[in-house]
Amino acid sequence: MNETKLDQLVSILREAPDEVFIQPHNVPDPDAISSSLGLYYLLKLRGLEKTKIVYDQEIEKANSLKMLELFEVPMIRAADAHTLGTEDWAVLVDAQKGNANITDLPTDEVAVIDHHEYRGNQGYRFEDVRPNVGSCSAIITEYYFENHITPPQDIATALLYGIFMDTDNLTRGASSLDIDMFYRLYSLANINKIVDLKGNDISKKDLNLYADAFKTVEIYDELGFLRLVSANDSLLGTAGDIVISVSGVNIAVAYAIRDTGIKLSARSTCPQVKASELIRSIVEDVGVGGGHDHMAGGFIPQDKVSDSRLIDTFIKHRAISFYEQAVL
Ligand SMILES: [Mn+2]
Repeated sequence: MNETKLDQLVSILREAPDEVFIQPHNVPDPDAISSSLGLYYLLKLRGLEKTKIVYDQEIEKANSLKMLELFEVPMIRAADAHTLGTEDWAVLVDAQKGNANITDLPTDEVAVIDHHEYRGNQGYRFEDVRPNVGSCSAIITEYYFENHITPPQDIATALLYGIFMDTDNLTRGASSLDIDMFYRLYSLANINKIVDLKGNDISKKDLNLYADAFKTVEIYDELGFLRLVSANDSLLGTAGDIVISVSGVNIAVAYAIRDTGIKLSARSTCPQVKASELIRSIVEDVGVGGGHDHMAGGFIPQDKVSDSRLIDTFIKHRAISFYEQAVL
Protein backbone atom coordinates (compact mmCIF):
# COMPACT_ATOMS: atom_id res chain seq x y z
CA MET A 1 0.00 0.00 0.00
CA ASN A 2 1.24 3.47 -0.84
CA GLU A 3 2.25 5.69 2.01
CA THR A 4 0.00 8.70 2.47
CA LYS A 5 1.38 12.15 3.24
CA LEU A 6 0.30 11.69 6.83
CA ASP A 7 2.22 8.38 7.02
CA GLN A 8 5.33 10.11 5.70
CA LEU A 9 5.01 13.02 8.09
CA VAL A 10 4.42 10.76 11.08
CA SER A 11 7.38 8.52 10.33
CA ILE A 12 9.66 11.56 10.17
CA LEU A 13 8.25 13.02 13.38
CA ARG A 14 8.74 9.75 15.25
CA GLU A 15 12.46 10.51 15.08
CA ALA A 16 12.01 13.79 16.94
CA PRO A 17 14.51 13.96 19.81
CA ASP A 18 12.00 15.67 22.09
CA GLU A 19 8.73 17.54 21.56
CA VAL A 20 6.95 18.34 18.28
CA PHE A 21 5.42 21.80 18.00
CA ILE A 22 2.78 22.64 15.45
CA GLN A 23 3.27 26.33 14.63
CA PRO A 24 0.83 28.40 12.58
CA HIS A 25 1.61 31.96 11.50
CA ASN A 26 1.56 34.75 14.09
CA VAL A 27 -1.82 36.19 15.10
CA PRO A 28 -3.50 32.95 13.95
CA ASP A 29 -6.71 33.32 11.94
CA PRO A 30 -9.50 30.70 11.76
CA ASP A 31 -7.79 28.74 8.95
CA ALA A 32 -4.52 28.62 10.89
CA ILE A 33 -6.28 27.62 14.12
CA SER A 34 -8.36 24.86 12.55
CA SER A 35 -5.41 23.50 10.56
CA SER A 36 -3.32 23.35 13.73
CA LEU A 37 -6.09 21.69 15.70
CA GLY A 38 -6.80 19.22 12.88
CA LEU A 39 -3.17 18.21 12.58
CA TYR A 40 -2.74 18.04 16.37
CA TYR A 41 -5.54 15.49 16.60
CA LEU A 42 -4.07 13.40 13.77
CA LEU A 43 -0.59 13.35 15.29
CA LYS A 44 -1.96 12.36 18.70
CA LEU A 45 -4.01 9.63 17.05
CA ARG A 46 -0.83 8.31 15.46
CA GLY A 47 0.84 8.15 18.85
CA LEU A 48 2.89 11.34 18.79
CA GLU A 49 2.06 12.20 22.37
CA LYS A 50 4.60 14.97 22.80
CA THR A 51 2.86 17.30 20.36
CA LYS A 52 1.84 20.85 21.21
CA ILE A 53 0.52 23.86 19.30
CA VAL A 54 2.51 27.05 19.72
CA TYR A 55 1.98 30.49 18.23
CA ASP A 56 3.43 33.94 18.61
CA GLN A 57 1.70 37.24 19.28
CA GLU A 58 -1.80 37.96 20.45
CA ILE A 59 -4.99 36.54 18.97
CA GLU A 60 -7.10 39.62 18.52
CA LYS A 61 -10.13 38.85 16.42
CA ALA A 62 -13.36 37.93 18.15
CA ASN A 63 -14.08 34.92 15.93
CA SER A 64 -10.59 33.47 16.45
CA LEU A 65 -10.92 33.82 20.22
CA LYS A 66 -14.36 32.25 20.04
CA MET A 67 -12.89 29.27 18.18
CA LEU A 68 -10.39 28.62 20.95
CA GLU A 69 -13.24 28.55 23.44
CA LEU A 70 -15.77 26.55 21.38
CA PHE A 71 -13.32 23.85 20.30
CA GLU A 72 -11.06 23.95 23.37
CA VAL A 73 -8.02 24.43 21.16
CA PRO A 74 -4.88 23.69 23.20
CA MET A 75 -2.76 26.49 21.77
CA ILE A 76 -0.07 28.16 23.81
CA ARG A 77 1.84 31.39 23.30
CA ALA A 78 5.51 30.97 22.41
CA ALA A 79 6.39 33.06 25.48
CA ASP A 80 4.60 30.50 27.66
CA ALA A 81 6.13 27.42 25.98
CA HIS A 82 8.79 26.91 28.64
CA THR A 83 9.86 23.49 27.37
CA LEU A 84 10.41 24.71 23.80
CA GLY A 85 14.04 24.55 22.77
CA THR A 86 16.54 23.79 20.03
CA GLU A 87 16.08 20.05 20.53
CA ASP A 88 12.41 20.33 19.53
CA TRP A 89 10.96 20.03 16.06
CA ALA A 90 8.29 22.12 14.43
CA VAL A 91 5.68 21.57 11.74
CA LEU A 92 4.69 24.89 10.20
CA VAL A 93 1.07 25.18 9.12
CA ASP A 94 -0.57 27.89 7.00
CA ALA A 95 2.86 29.59 6.74
CA GLN A 96 6.42 28.98 5.61
CA LYS A 97 9.81 29.72 7.03
CA GLY A 98 11.02 33.21 6.20
CA ASN A 99 7.52 34.69 5.87
CA ALA A 100 7.17 38.07 7.53
CA ASN A 101 4.23 36.76 9.56
CA ILE A 102 5.93 33.92 11.38
CA THR A 103 8.44 34.13 14.21
CA ASP A 104 11.50 31.93 13.83
CA LEU A 105 11.41 29.99 17.11
CA PRO A 106 14.43 28.00 18.38
CA THR A 107 12.86 24.75 17.09
CA ASP A 108 14.07 22.93 14.01
CA GLU A 109 11.40 23.40 11.33
CA VAL A 110 11.34 19.94 9.79
CA ALA A 111 7.99 20.07 8.03
CA VAL A 112 5.58 22.48 6.38
CA ILE A 113 1.95 22.26 5.30
CA ASP A 114 0.75 25.40 3.59
CA HIS A 115 -1.31 26.91 0.80
CA HIS A 116 0.64 30.13 0.24
CA GLU A 117 3.13 30.79 -2.52
CA TYR A 118 5.97 28.28 -2.40
CA ARG A 119 9.13 29.84 -0.97
CA GLY A 120 11.45 26.96 -1.81
CA ASN A 121 12.66 24.11 0.35
CA GLN A 122 14.26 25.63 3.39
CA GLY A 123 15.67 22.46 4.83
CA TYR A 124 12.35 20.75 5.47
CA ARG A 125 12.20 16.97 5.49
CA PHE A 126 8.50 17.03 4.67
CA GLU A 127 6.69 19.61 2.59
CA ASP A 128 3.18 19.88 1.30
CA VAL A 129 2.70 23.34 -0.16
CA ARG A 130 -0.26 23.82 -2.49
CA PRO A 131 -0.69 27.44 -3.54
CA ASN A 132 -3.70 26.59 -5.71
CA VAL A 133 -5.77 25.54 -2.68
CA GLY A 134 -7.87 28.23 -1.00
CA SER A 135 -7.37 27.09 2.59
CA CYS A 136 -4.89 25.11 4.63
CA SER A 137 -7.89 23.49 6.34
CA ALA A 138 -8.82 21.71 3.10
CA ILE A 139 -5.33 20.15 2.91
CA ILE A 140 -5.53 18.95 6.52
CA THR A 141 -9.05 17.62 5.93
CA GLU A 142 -7.72 15.58 3.04
CA TYR A 143 -5.23 13.96 5.45
CA TYR A 144 -8.24 12.64 7.38
CA PHE A 145 -10.20 11.20 4.48
CA GLU A 146 -7.12 9.88 2.67
CA ASN A 147 -6.37 7.85 5.78
CA HIS A 148 -9.99 6.82 6.40
CA ILE A 149 -10.14 8.81 9.62
CA THR A 150 -13.43 10.51 10.43
CA PRO A 151 -12.80 13.84 12.14
CA PRO A 152 -14.69 14.24 15.44
CA GLN A 153 -17.52 16.77 15.30
CA ASP A 154 -15.62 19.69 16.80
CA ILE A 155 -12.67 19.20 14.48
CA ALA A 156 -14.92 18.82 11.45
CA THR A 157 -16.69 22.04 12.47
CA ALA A 158 -13.43 23.93 12.97
CA LEU A 159 -12.06 22.76 9.61
CA LEU A 160 -15.31 23.62 7.86
CA TYR A 161 -15.14 27.11 9.35
CA GLY A 162 -11.48 27.43 8.31
CA ILE A 163 -12.37 26.66 4.69
CA PHE A 164 -15.35 28.98 4.94
CA MET A 165 -13.28 31.92 6.18
CA ASP A 166 -10.20 31.59 3.98
CA THR A 167 -12.24 31.23 0.79
CA ASP A 168 -14.74 33.93 1.76
CA ASN A 169 -17.65 31.45 1.71
CA LEU A 170 -16.17 29.53 -1.24
CA THR A 171 -16.05 32.64 -3.44
CA ARG A 172 -12.35 33.54 -3.14
CA GLY A 173 -9.69 31.29 -4.65
CA ALA A 174 -11.65 28.13 -3.80
CA SER A 175 -10.23 25.04 -5.51
CA SER A 176 -12.05 21.78 -6.13
CA LEU A 177 -10.30 20.42 -3.02
CA ASP A 178 -11.82 23.18 -0.87
CA ILE A 179 -15.26 22.41 -2.28
CA ASP A 180 -14.93 18.61 -1.96
CA MET A 181 -13.64 18.83 1.59
CA PHE A 182 -16.29 21.39 2.50
CA TYR A 183 -18.96 19.01 1.23
CA ARG A 184 -17.56 16.03 3.12
CA LEU A 185 -17.14 17.98 6.36
CA TYR A 186 -20.57 19.55 6.20
CA SER A 187 -22.50 16.45 7.31
CA LEU A 188 -20.03 15.85 10.16
CA ALA A 189 -20.05 19.40 11.51
CA ASN A 190 -22.17 21.19 14.07
CA ILE A 191 -23.72 24.02 12.09
CA ASN A 192 -24.96 25.71 15.27
CA LYS A 193 -21.35 26.37 16.20
CA ILE A 194 -20.70 27.89 12.77
CA VAL A 195 -23.71 30.15 13.33
CA ASP A 196 -22.28 31.04 16.73
CA LEU A 197 -18.91 31.90 15.15
CA LYS A 198 -20.52 33.96 12.44
CA GLY A 199 -22.26 35.92 15.18
CA ASN A 200 -18.83 36.70 16.67
CA ASP A 201 -17.12 38.08 13.61
CA ILE A 202 -16.34 41.40 15.20
CA SER A 203 -16.20 42.71 18.73
CA LYS A 204 -17.78 45.97 19.90
CA LYS A 205 -14.32 47.47 20.21
CA ASP A 206 -13.56 46.49 16.59
CA LEU A 207 -16.74 48.18 15.44
CA ASN A 208 -15.41 51.59 16.49
CA LEU A 209 -12.10 50.91 14.79
CA TYR A 210 -13.91 49.96 11.59
CA ALA A 211 -16.07 53.06 11.83
CA ASP A 212 -12.96 55.25 11.94
CA ALA A 213 -11.25 53.24 9.22
CA PHE A 214 -14.14 53.47 6.77
CA LYS A 215 -13.99 57.26 6.96
CA THR A 216 -10.52 57.06 5.42
CA VAL A 217 -11.64 55.10 2.35
CA GLU A 218 -10.54 56.61 -0.96
CA ILE A 219 -11.56 55.16 -4.29
CA TYR A 220 -9.65 55.41 -7.55
CA ASP A 221 -11.36 53.50 -10.38
CA GLU A 222 -11.46 49.89 -9.23
CA LEU A 223 -9.01 50.53 -6.38
CA GLY A 224 -10.14 51.19 -2.83
CA PHE A 225 -7.74 52.35 -0.08
CA LEU A 226 -8.31 52.13 3.62
CA ARG A 227 -6.14 53.19 6.52
CA LEU A 228 -6.64 51.62 9.90
CA VAL A 229 -5.85 53.90 12.78
CA SER A 230 -4.99 51.10 15.16
CA ALA A 231 -2.31 48.62 15.98
CA ASN A 232 -4.88 45.85 15.74
CA ASP A 233 -3.89 44.91 12.22
CA SER A 234 -5.69 41.57 12.28
CA LEU A 235 -8.70 43.66 11.28
CA LEU A 236 -6.98 44.71 8.06
CA GLY A 237 -8.07 41.72 5.99
CA THR A 238 -11.67 41.93 7.13
CA ALA A 239 -11.76 45.68 6.49
CA GLY A 240 -10.35 45.02 3.01
CA ASP A 241 -13.10 42.45 2.38
CA ILE A 242 -15.71 45.09 3.15
CA VAL A 243 -14.06 47.70 0.92
CA ILE A 244 -13.99 45.23 -1.95
CA SER A 245 -17.70 44.60 -1.52
CA VAL A 246 -18.32 48.25 -2.46
CA SER A 247 -19.87 48.41 -5.91
CA GLY A 248 -17.25 49.24 -8.53
CA VAL A 249 -14.30 48.45 -6.24
CA ASN A 250 -12.48 45.26 -7.22
CA ILE A 251 -9.14 45.79 -5.52
CA ALA A 252 -8.65 46.81 -1.90
CA VAL A 253 -5.45 48.00 -0.29
CA ALA A 254 -5.72 48.31 3.49
CA TYR A 255 -2.86 49.38 5.70
CA ALA A 256 -2.09 50.10 9.32
CA ILE A 257 0.72 52.20 10.69
CA ARG A 258 2.42 50.78 13.75
CA ASP A 259 5.53 51.81 15.66
CA THR A 260 7.53 49.08 13.96
CA GLY A 261 6.33 49.78 10.44
CA ILE A 262 3.47 49.60 7.98
CA LYS A 263 1.36 46.47 7.70
CA LEU A 264 -0.40 46.02 4.35
CA SER A 265 -3.21 43.81 3.14
CA ALA A 266 -4.57 43.50 -0.40
CA ARG A 267 -7.64 41.88 -1.86
CA SER A 268 -8.39 41.56 -5.56
CA THR A 269 -11.21 40.18 -7.64
CA CYS A 270 -9.87 41.90 -10.76
CA PRO A 271 -8.39 39.24 -13.09
CA GLN A 272 -5.60 41.53 -14.36
CA VAL A 273 -4.45 42.50 -10.88
CA LYS A 274 -2.98 39.74 -8.74
CA ALA A 275 -3.00 40.76 -5.08
CA SER A 276 0.44 39.20 -4.46
CA GLU A 277 2.01 41.14 -7.36
CA LEU A 278 0.31 44.36 -6.29
CA ILE A 279 1.69 44.01 -2.77
CA ARG A 280 5.16 43.20 -4.06
CA SER A 281 5.14 46.30 -6.23
CA ILE A 282 4.13 48.46 -3.27
CA VAL A 283 6.87 47.11 -0.99
CA GLU A 284 9.56 46.86 -3.67
CA ASP A 285 12.99 47.81 -2.25
CA VAL A 286 11.49 48.81 1.11
CA GLY A 287 9.76 45.76 2.55
CA VAL A 288 8.47 42.22 2.16
CA GLY A 289 5.21 40.80 0.90
CA GLY A 290 3.42 38.03 -0.91
CA GLY A 291 0.35 35.84 -0.92
CA HIS A 292 -2.23 34.67 -3.40
CA ASP A 293 -3.91 36.09 -6.51
CA HIS A 294 -6.89 37.13 -4.41
CA MET A 295 -5.35 38.00 -1.06
CA ALA A 296 -1.91 39.08 0.02
CA GLY A 297 -0.06 40.86 2.78
CA GLY A 298 3.11 42.84 3.27
CA PHE A 299 5.21 44.83 5.68
CA ILE A 300 7.45 47.88 5.42
CA PRO A 301 9.77 48.30 8.43
CA GLN A 302 9.76 51.72 10.06
CA ASP A 303 13.42 52.40 9.22
CA LYS A 304 12.63 52.09 5.50
CA VAL A 305 9.96 54.74 5.69
CA SER A 306 11.45 57.97 4.46
CA ASP A 307 10.43 61.17 6.22
CA SER A 308 10.27 62.98 2.92
CA ARG A 309 7.70 60.59 1.46
CA LEU A 310 4.28 60.69 3.08
CA ILE A 311 3.41 57.03 3.58
CA ASP A 312 -0.23 57.35 2.44
CA THR A 313 0.84 58.99 -0.79
CA PHE A 314 3.68 56.51 -1.23
CA ILE A 315 1.34 53.50 -0.98
CA LYS A 316 -1.34 55.05 -3.18
CA HIS A 317 1.15 56.18 -5.80
CA ARG A 318 2.70 52.73 -6.09
CA ALA A 319 -0.65 50.94 -6.11
CA ILE A 320 -2.14 53.23 -8.75
CA SER A 321 0.96 52.94 -10.96
CA PHE A 322 0.79 49.16 -10.75
CA TYR A 323 -2.96 49.14 -11.41
CA GLU A 324 -2.70 51.39 -14.46
CA GLN A 325 0.05 49.23 -15.96
CA ALA A 326 -1.93 46.07 -15.28
CA VAL A 327 -5.25 47.12 -16.79
CA LEU A 328 -3.86 48.98 -19.82
MN1 LIG B 1 -4.82 30.14 5.27
